Amino acid sequence: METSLVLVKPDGVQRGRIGTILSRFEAKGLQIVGLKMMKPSREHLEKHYAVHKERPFFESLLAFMSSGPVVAIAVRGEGAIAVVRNLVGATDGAAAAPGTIRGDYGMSKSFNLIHASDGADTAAFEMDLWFGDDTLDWDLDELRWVNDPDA
Ligand code: 3AN
Repeated sequence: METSLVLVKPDGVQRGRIGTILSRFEAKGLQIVGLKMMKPSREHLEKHYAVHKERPFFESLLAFMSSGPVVAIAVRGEGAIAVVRNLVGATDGAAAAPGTIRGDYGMSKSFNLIHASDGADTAAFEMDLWFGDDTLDWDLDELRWVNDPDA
């Protein structure tokens, strides 16, 4: 089982897509094990986006991400990190494949609605940063109808 950190970014919150985005993960057969709304501090976002520190869009990215509430979602499932990235789609909403979240709802590289962990190490780091121990282990009954029984 993997757990991925998903953020509904300020544009997603302002555009009323919290429910839509949550339901895409639920409908896929992934489990929500953590959920919180917060207005992240600059310091928190500097840690989250540390790998992008040298990128030209770093300052505008931090300004955007701290401009309003975000919703952090801990999404768990078999191979969840790659499954979530596939559901999210390419960075540029205008080019992202139809059927993906960004492809269906986004038009831009900056306002692309959602963040998702891009690998196992990133997911571990981001889950610790946004949730710490604040997730819940619970049994999702429908999982026995979702995952391969012999896998
Ligand atoms: P992704 O979220 O698809 O993994 P990254 O990791 O390359 O994309 O970039 C992190 C975030 O930085 C993106 N989600 C987006 O908000 C922002 N970003 C990436 N590229 C650009 C760009 N060329 N112009 C403005 N913002 C960008």
